[in-house]
Amino acid sequence: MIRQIVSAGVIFSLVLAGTAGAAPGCGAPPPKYGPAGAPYAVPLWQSHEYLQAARNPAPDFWKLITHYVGQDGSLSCSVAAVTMVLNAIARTREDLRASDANFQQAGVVEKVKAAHWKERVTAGGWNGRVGLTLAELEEAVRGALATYGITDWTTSLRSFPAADAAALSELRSILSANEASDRDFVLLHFLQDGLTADPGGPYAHISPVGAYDNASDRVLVLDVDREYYEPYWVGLDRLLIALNTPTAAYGRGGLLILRRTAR
Ligand SMILES: [Ca+2]
Repeated sequence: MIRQIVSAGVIFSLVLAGTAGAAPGCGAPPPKYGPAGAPYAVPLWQSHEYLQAARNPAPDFWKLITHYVGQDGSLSCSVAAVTMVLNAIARTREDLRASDANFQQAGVVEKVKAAHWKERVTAGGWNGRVGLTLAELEEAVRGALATYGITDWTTSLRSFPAADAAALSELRSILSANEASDRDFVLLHFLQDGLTADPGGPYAHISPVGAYDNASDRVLVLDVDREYYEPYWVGLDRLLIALNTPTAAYGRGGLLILRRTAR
């Protein structure tokens, strides 16, 4: 019924279009973001006070929203997410020249050869597998940085094997530090249906962190599945579960952190 691709026994959401609802005759589709009255996520259009407060510069948000794109293809969430970050890093500068084109998804995945990226986001996949694990995503990002000569940024990964209080505290610490600086960005490799009410999962998915509001302990996800979603806020505890919950095909997700190394 919904965004799924079955390939060699693998289901990967990344993300196919469909109707997030029940089959005909089975009643109305469920609400998009969770139970009525107690949604899992709140769309940005309904809650934007954080970004309207002068005390919250939200440097990542403004650089990423400038280049917010939806995934080109059903499997291409990684491409859209990485393209957004490449543009946030290299195309939100004051010294841009007229000849500086923005990064485009098709060009990025064509040019970056690491991790068999193009094959992995194409039907049929690489060795029968579509989509990327968190480690493969890092390989693709490192390949992208190298391909485009972005030498002063590096990557690291963080997974959370247990969704416990210590992990929640560490996740909060990482996102707080990330929120304060324009010298780093965070990509989420997460279970999308863990943040929404989409009943057809599990859907492993990749999107950038737009912001983190410490006061409400919510994360703004710039979901690149724009056919069905828009930016939405989710509570940190729910995000942790979506990062922690493994899938048979892709294991456990987590954070991919890009950080500028040069002073
Ligand atoms: Ca940051």
